[in-house]
Amino acid sequence: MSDRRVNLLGLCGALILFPTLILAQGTWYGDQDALWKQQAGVSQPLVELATDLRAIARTAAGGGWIAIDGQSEVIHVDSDGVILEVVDTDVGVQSLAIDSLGRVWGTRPGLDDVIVISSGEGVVATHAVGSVPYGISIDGLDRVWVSCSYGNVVQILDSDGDLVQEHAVGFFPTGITAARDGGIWLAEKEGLRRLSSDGVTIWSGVAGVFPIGVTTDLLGRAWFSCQSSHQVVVVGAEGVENIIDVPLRPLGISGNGDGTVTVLCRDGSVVVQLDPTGQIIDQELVETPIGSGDLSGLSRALVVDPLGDVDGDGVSNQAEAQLGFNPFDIASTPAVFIRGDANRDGVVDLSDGIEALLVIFGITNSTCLEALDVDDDARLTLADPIRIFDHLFGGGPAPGAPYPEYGPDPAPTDGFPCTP
Ligand SMILES: [Ca+2]
Ligand SMILES: [Ca+2]
Ligand SMILES: [Ca+2]
Ligand SMILES: [Ca+2]
Repeated sequence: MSDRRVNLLGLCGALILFPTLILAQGTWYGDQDALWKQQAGVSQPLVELATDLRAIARTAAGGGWIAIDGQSEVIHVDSDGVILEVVDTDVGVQSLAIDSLGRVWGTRPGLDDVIVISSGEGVVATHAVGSVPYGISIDGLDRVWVSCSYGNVVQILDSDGDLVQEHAVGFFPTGITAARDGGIWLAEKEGLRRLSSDGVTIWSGVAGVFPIGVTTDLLGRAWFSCQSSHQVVVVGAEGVENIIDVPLRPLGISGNGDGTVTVLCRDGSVVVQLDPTGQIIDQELVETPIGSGDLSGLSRALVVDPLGDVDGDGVSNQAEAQLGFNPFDIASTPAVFIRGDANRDGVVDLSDGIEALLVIFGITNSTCLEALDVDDDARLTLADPIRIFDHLFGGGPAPGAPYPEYGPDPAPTDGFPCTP
């Protein structure tokens, strides 16, 4: 390992005194010596490796599975870099994905199949797929999507590994990632594609040179790395939104919980962090950074486990992402409340109507004014406490969401302050 890294680590020790917000999950990548974890722009070695890694899939526990290039092994690593198990895969594995049961699916281009690995049991199943499978991704229905690079098709397997659909796509499909709202994003040698959950092409376009990696971000957009160029292409609901210049030959690319996107630029020897607008906000020099797949776990958290709560802050991964919070960071959490629950005791009753009146007349204060906007019209008026009374005693409409359970404000942009 290089001296530069050692120096950086020393520097990191000094910087830790500052109260910076640190992503709980970090982003994984490889170089020629090791598996690294990058957090807050600084890398730490996790596992020394004899050869390059190829694919990464992060687990819910903050660890991950990695496939090693040129060696027929998939290795399970915990969040501290402890090797939990090594699985012999007979031939090399190109891409990895983790399903809702925690099983690991991997493509084996050399055998035209996919394997299923269960922790502690090794390879538990193999399923034949089309010619030279490359990418693999699990959607929100726990179906497995495989891009067959020589067959120019995408295949959909059910969770038992049985082929349920096959769809023709463009020439040489590679990187694939499930979309938040169903279907997948697909990189092809000469284009970019979006398939619906039925496998129908609902968008395709041409941008960049040889797109190969693809990830989603907090906003549900796709970010494609174009390996023969220096470009990252961002695609949203309306098509191509942005084309970003990065150092040469980006391949690994992954969204992070804070809304940023990490790009591994191999020939540029830089790990780049982009903000949601595509501005480069951080660069770390790393000789030939490699690895593709879900480097941070964001894809798994948002698509495979949207109702889960990775950071345990009481708000689901999906709700956090939709509201712009970090699903991996317990310090980044939207306030939860029950609309109409002015005194915040968990139920809406007469005392809340009275409390709301006292606040509106300036007699007392509230820690969550948003809960007082009972009709959620972004105004605090007498109509709000009246709606509480009307609902309780007159059969009138219930308060707006969130009600009657605790939840975050579904539309916080126009809202009032509410402390967690
Ligand atoms: Ca959460
Ligand atoms: Ca959070
Ligand atoms: Ca109450
Ligand atoms: Ca109101």
